[in-house]
Amino acid sequence: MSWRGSGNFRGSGGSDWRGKGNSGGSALNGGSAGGPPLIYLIAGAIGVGILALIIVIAVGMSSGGNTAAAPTAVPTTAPADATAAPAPTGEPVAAATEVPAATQAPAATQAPAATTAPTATAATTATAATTATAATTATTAAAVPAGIPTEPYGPAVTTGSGTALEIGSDGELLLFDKTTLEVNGGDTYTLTFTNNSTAVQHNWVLVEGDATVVDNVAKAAIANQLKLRNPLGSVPPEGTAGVLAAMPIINPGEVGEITFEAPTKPGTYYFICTFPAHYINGLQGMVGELVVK
Ligand SMILES: [Cu+2]
Repeated sequence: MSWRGSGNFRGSGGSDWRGKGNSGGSALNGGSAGGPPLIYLIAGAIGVGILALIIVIAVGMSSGGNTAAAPTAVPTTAPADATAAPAPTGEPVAAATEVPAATQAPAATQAPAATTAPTATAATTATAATTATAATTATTAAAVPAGIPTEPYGPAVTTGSGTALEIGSDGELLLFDKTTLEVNGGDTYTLTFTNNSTAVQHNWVLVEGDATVVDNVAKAAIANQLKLRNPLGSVPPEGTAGVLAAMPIINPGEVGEITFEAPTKPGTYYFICTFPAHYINGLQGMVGELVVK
């Protein structure tokens, strides 16, 4: 029979549970023809539903487990990705590359850079030290006012070295420890003057001329000291008549050196100390003879 036929439970027949079944019994019991099938259908539907539910649960369990695992895996993966920023597959290489990045420990090598800094500091310090030295030199230079010689001077003074000559002050006396020096005309000599005094300044100046010329050289030195207002200025200014070779003032205990060419003209020349009052006019006091043969 067709569903749409009279047998249709929606039809007018008693089989319709919404129909007149009340008279014929409960809907479950239905009519004589639809009752049993409906129960089976319901039971089957329930069974199928339960089975489906079991399956769903089972699947849910498994898939849920996977889901649970997935979250776990995801977090794991996530951290992994977080660690290895380049998550992609080819990225293991990138990760390997990151190892070199770790190799940027050479960056730690930049510690040497820090070392460079100290070096720079050292350089700076060295520079400072150099500056200090320069400053010291400047101070020393400043300690010697203009007009005061720091090196031997005079027309007979020359460079290099020559035959050695030695002379000094006679202890604490205002005298030389030698009154005569002999040289060969035209030869070069290097004279070393030792100030043996512990308190008095001296020097050695070679003069060509008579007593008057020598006196004038001594006077020029006194005038120079008065002009410069400095004991170190107790020397004849360059160009002073009669002066052949002059040595700066030598402090107590110090040694001065001067190299000069002996006059070619044989004769007697004089050397004096030009510190005021050490040489006395008239070839007295701190004076000696340089005999040129
Ligand atoms: Cu003297």
